[in-house]
Amino acid sequence: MAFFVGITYLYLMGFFTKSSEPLQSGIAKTKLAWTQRLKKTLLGRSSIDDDLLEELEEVLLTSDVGAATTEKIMDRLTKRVSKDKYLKVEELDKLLYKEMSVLLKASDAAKVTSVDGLHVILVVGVNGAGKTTTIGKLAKQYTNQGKRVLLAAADTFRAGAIEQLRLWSERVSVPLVALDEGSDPASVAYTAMMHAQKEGVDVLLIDTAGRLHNNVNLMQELSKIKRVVQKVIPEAPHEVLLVLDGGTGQNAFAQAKEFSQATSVTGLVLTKLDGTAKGGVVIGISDELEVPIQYIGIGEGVNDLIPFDVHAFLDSLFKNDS
Ligand SMILES: Nc1nc2c(ncn2[C@@H]2O[C@H](COP(=O)(O)OP(=O)(O)OP(=O)(O)O)[C@@H](O)[C@H]2O)c(=O)[nH]1
Ligand SMILES: [Mg+2]
Repeated sequence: MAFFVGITYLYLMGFFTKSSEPLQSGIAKTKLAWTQRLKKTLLGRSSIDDDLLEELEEVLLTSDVGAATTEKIMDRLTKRVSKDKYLKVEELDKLLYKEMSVLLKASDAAKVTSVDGLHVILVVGVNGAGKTTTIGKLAKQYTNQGKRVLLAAADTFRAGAIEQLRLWSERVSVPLVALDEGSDPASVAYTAMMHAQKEGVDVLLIDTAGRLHNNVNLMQELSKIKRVVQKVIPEAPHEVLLVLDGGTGQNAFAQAKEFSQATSVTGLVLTKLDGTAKGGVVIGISDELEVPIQYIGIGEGVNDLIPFDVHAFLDSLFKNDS
């Protein structure tokens, strides 16, 4: 318990986000596209007029911030600008930064960070989003914190899925509970729950399938896994992490909405930000879904997962490197 409180404290103090280097390089593509668009818009202009605001709106939309969030940001910005006629163009990015950070504060505050006893994390998302990889990375992080970690291979549908998780379990040296391919995923989850309790495990990470015969099946299967887990611990799963491929831009919004309707998602993981210029999706998703982004994935390596912090993200995006 004291350990979790300590970790939570360090987390809240921004300890884990102070070193912004991995974040900087992880979102380099997004930053480059964003800076170029913003520069182009501001070039040769001296005053903040309606034309400029319109172009700025376009920049937000093309940066995958999403329509609803863009509208909110533009509303706030327009109000601010109309209050002060003497604002300089050079101040625009500071204003934008400020309005964005005010908007995103609420979603950032809602994070789940600790629980007493066995902490169960169900990891969901469409195929290829990065669930299994994220589980491997999370297992490493929890192990580094001195936690006893167990993995459950509840993706029994895709050939090779169990083996992939087994490789991660070996790579990060944590045990794995798996049954045969094709067996009932809820049985895997139940077996893992019993094992975790017996062995005094701190964190159980449950991998799930990204694709079944159809989406209805997938959502029903996730509900069944949850019910079975709740038979053992009524409050579990303590977290349902939805993993989304950040590179899919607006599609990630659609997936997030579908999953949150079917199962109560507690947090998001946005992966593959290293390979995309669509990182603006992070801003829109955390605002629109009222579900906090817990982590972002910035590479395939075991250490390429960082706790998400809205301010660190915006700092990196707006920081002038020259
Ligand atoms: N560049 C990059 N690649 C990633 C990241 N996260 C995952 N990947 C890669 O994305 C691919 C799919 O990842 P998986 O973890 O297998 O995805 P999954 O959601 O488990 O997929 P299914 O098991 O098919 O449902 C793999 O090649 C990963 O290495 C990331 O943050 N950055
Ligand atoms: Mg997988």
